[in-house]
Amino acid sequence: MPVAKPVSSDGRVIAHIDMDCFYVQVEQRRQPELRGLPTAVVQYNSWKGGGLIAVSYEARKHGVKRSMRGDEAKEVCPQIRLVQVPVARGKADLNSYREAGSEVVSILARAGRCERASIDEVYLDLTDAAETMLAETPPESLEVIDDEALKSHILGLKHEDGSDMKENVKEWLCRSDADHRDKLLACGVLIVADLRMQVLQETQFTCSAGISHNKMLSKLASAMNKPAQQTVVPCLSVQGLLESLPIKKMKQLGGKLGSSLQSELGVNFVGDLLRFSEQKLQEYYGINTGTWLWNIARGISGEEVEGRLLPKSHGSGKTFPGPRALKMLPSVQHWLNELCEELSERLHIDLDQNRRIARTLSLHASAYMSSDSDSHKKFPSKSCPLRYGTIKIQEDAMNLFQAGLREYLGPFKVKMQGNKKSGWGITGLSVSASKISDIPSGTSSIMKYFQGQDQLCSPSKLAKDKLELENPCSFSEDESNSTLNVIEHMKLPEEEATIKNESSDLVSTEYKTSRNSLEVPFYSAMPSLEKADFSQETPLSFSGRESHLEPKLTELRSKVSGEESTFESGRPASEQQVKRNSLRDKGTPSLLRFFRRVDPSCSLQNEVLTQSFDNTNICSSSGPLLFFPQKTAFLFMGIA
Ligand code: DCP
Repeated sequence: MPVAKPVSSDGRVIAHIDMDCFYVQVEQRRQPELRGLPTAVVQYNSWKGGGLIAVSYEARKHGVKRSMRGDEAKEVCPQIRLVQVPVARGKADLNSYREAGSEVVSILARAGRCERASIDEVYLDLTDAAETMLAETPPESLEVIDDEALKSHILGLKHEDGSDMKENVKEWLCRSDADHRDKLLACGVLIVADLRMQVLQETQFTCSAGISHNKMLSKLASAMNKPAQQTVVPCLSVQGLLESLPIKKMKQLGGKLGSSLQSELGVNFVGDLLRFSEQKLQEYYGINTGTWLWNIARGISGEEVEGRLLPKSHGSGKTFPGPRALKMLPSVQHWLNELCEELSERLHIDLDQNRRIARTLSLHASAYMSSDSDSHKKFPSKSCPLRYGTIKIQEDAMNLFQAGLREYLGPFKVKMQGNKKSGWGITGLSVSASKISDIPSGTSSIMKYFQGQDQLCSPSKLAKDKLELENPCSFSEDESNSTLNVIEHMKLPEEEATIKNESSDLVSTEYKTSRNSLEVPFYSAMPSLEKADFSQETPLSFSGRESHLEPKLTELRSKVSGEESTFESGRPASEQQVKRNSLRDKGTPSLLRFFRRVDPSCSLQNEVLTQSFDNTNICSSSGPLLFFPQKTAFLFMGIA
């Protein structure tokens, strides 16, 4: 349930910037010949031409909609150009979109506190910049006002017949009798217009913006005039905006709460809430939500712009519509492995580039039971402490899945068993890593973190308690909950047709999902972090499941000993060399830098380099930091 936040000041200037048909723009930049043409980006699966996930404004004019499939889009607009989303690991690869989003963020962040809300949305707190402008170069002091600012839509501003709209806007921007808050907004208009032009020049992308005194109103406004335009909500226009705003259009009211307001209180527009006292709303919906509703009816929202350029979480997901539903555990395992591998890569890059660690691993799925008449039952989301290392993440995700499946099947006693068709189907799977924070500075705290993590979820402990794939039903309730610390999750709010970053505690909404998850795939909406290839494997003399660690350890050893490695391997030396070089090119040095940053005294020599690189040895030793076999090895597992 939404909760009211204290209002810090209504003199803030908050902008919400939303890229226009974002994936299409990214593709059009990649293929400039598509510019100006009706274009759509489609999912990679080719069933009925693939599901549309982004539609250019030219195509929208022909009636093409995101809910269509490629074939349908071609019927309504035969000249449409369909571009397939890039593919990796049998699923959409969104890295280029994340990276493009990051380019935009880095430009916008120059102006003020910046919160990346999704792959293509940003909130900016421009209060300081606006105050400075108002003090130094207020709009009325400017000889020329930029045309882009003059094209702004100012809610509530009347344009008399025959009057010049830009002149009206200019007059509004330069009013000397305006109250302080509107003067600040006028400065915000100029700042945002300028920022949008910078984004266009530097990235070739257009965006739209909403400017007001809080996040809620700015988000509403940015969608009002698209593409490539900006809309301002002066204080006096708030009431007019909300009185005709359908209740379900308001963020967090699209689902059950909004339906309840309609059916219980006859509230159809946000403005209808004004009929109720705060006390009345609290009686119906509790103190916090009641106050929140009372506030939003008046356009009051205290939510701060968070100041976050990096994602709150990482995620990887995929849907399996219709006949593609997964019906056996091995196929679930296969796809979870793929998703976890991607997640793990992104975690490693985040660790390497930003020195951030995630603490919670979550699994979400959508499912059906063929025998279940109660089709509303939801597959429960599950989470557990996150252990770094692709294999560990894969194991834990599978365990979470099985815990969720057992609960989902519950009294229906449908078989979970491995290879046989089982009466259940999985139509969507996603894994996410959340509770991300900076690694505390100072080596000891990092070590404490990883040591703590190791104890909490040591591989051996997990193995002992692990849900066995071969015999999943033999696992008792207690066991499944104890070791994995499996906890119930808030469900992704079903009311959000498009869930962006801010809407869920759980994964901080890495995914935008469609109401109809069969048609539109999960996708992660996280910012770009340069993709590195951590998947190189060299089957050398490692034993056990962490053999993929060896190339990096081998290279580290060679680096420290100053030789190019005489390590024995089943591969020809030249191949090893190529592999090593490629590893070096793709990230290991920066990982080394990471360790050095962590503690300049750490030298990777002697013990850690001379022991046999068996994973059991790696984990078993607990020497001083100089060698820090245990901790280093743990981190190596994390980065392997
Ligand atoms: N996206 C997706 N699946 C969805 C919704 C969106 O893959 N169900 C992707 C493609 C979009 C991008 O996210 O380009 C941003 O989504 P938006 O909802 O912001 O929509 P667009 O940017 O495409 O268009 P608009 O100009 O209407 O904001």
